[in-house]
Amino acid sequence: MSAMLLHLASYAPNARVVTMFLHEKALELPLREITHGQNREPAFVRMNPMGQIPVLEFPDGFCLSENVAICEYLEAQNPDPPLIGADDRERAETRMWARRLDLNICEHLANITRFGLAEDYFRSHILVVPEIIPGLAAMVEDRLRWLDLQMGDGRTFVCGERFTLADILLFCFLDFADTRVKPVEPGLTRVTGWLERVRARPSAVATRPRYPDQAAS
Ligand SMILES: N[C@@H](CCC(=O)N[C@@H](CS)C(=O)NCC(=O)O)C(=O)O
Repeated sequence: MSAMLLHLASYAPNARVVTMFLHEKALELPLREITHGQNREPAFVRMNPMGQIPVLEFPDGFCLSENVAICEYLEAQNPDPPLIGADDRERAETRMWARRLDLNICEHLANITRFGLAEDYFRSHILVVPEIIPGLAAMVEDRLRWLDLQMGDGRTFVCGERFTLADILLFCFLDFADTRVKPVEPGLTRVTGWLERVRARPSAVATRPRYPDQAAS
């Protein structure tokens, strides 16, 4: 583990998924903070052709990106405590939820940020489509309402009583959106209750983002 290097910007939601996952497993990795835009330079793009963080670099130069893929690898190497699952059924359930949440909520929130809050930066790197922001925002609100109904069976976490990668994934994006973009509708009491529960976890506290535009305190 210790010979690997995790490239990240620690305030970024995708990177936080991995650092929170590591914290939950009581694992540590050497970290390399990437400065704004450095991830779009040729040296970084050689590691990840998407030009995005996080990237896990192995001692032989192999580079793994995509936060879920990195967490899958970490879990396979360090099964305890299980954050994806202890058996095939648990693992499949976690992946089912992680995919639902990623496709329906997290990626929409990421694109709202890319095409809105951070449009000036992203415009010079990728296609930005600001006109779809209202549609994406409406879809996130709709899916959050659906999630709130799903949690109406009194479950503590997304997969019931198990705290999993699905919670970490959703939390890192929803915490970002709730504090930086638009607060989650207060009427969605199961989702907001879940948000507060996860926010209180030591892994969430330890990885709380300090954004570059935030004054030091
Ligand atoms: N699907 C990727 C998304 C990675 C991503 O969008 N990372 C953002 C930080 S949250 C990033 O690198 N933004 C800067 C850029 O794209 O230039 C993952 O799962 O890791």
